[in-house]
Amino acid sequence: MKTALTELLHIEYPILQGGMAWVAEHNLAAAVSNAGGLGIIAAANAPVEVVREEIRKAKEMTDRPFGVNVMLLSPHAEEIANLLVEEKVPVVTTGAGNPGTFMKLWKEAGMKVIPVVASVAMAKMMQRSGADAVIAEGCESGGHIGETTTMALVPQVVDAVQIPVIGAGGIGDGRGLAAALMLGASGVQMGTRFLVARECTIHENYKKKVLKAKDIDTAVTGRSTGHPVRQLRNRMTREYLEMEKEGKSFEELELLTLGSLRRAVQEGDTDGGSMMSGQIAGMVKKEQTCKEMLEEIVGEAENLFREAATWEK
Ligand code: TUI
Repeated sequence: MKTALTELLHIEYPILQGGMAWVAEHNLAAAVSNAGGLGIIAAANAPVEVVREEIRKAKEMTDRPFGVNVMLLSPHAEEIANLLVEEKVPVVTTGAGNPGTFMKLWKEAGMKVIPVVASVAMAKMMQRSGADAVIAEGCESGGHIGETTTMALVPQVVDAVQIPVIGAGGIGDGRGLAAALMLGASGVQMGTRFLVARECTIHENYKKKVLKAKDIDTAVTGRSTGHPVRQLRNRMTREYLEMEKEGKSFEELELLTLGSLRRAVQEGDTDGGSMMSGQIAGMVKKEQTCKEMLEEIVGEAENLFREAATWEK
């Protein structure tokens, strides 16, 4: 498959693996890159030494390009920004904020910069400040989300910018890839599907919950605090939503989520942990290698395009 995105990033398939905090480490990222997509290591809130080690391990496992996601709310964001230049990481994606202050540094180092945006205004701003592409992420995604759905956001971003647009949020198979391309995207980013990849090192309990989830099994906490986060419904989200309804303070709510993602990912705490997941969890039904996933997804999309070509008389 050849699109503006595969050309920009020198990859085989127009599929990025989301930079999921605590989840997207070197094993997963290298597996996705080796399979022909773009694997991404999540810097999340990790200190610079930890991220450096992750980058070095990924380099040992793959000769293909991979990326690092910088979570802009991290207290280490600036140090990480410099680390990526030092380590000559070819692609950087950003989330949860405006990467404007790092843009010049990264562009001068020859890196490809791909911010995640949740609105047209942000997409235009990122194009103006020199982004190579944008990821338009709809609110079907897991983790920290915006307001607009992928179906509405992607075509509006496509109309607003000239750089390649990558669709994300609610995309988990070849139908999603084909649909995103039809909306004008040059590729997709997927997170939830990769949670159950064989190379994904999250706790077995978390994987099982994703495999068992149904369409309506995610909940969004934190709408009242301005930090909406989508995750699988469990005791923690029920308590959180109840406390939000009671008007509990940001500090009290934070106590419930502090360290909760790590507890889900590493300890398999499916009760009090935060199992971040997108709305497509309901259609993720099997564990596969990243290679099997990418080949299946691209094969499905190609079949759909072939079939669609017969619709026109
Ligand atoms: O960033 C994400 N998803 C994330 S980050 C994350 S880390 C976290 N962990 C625990 C609790 C809360 C967060 C988990 N999931 N996706 C990309 C994304 N970016 N979604 C929304 C945005 C975004 C939001 C505001 C992008 C830009 C933006 O603009 C801010 C501004 O300055 O205008």
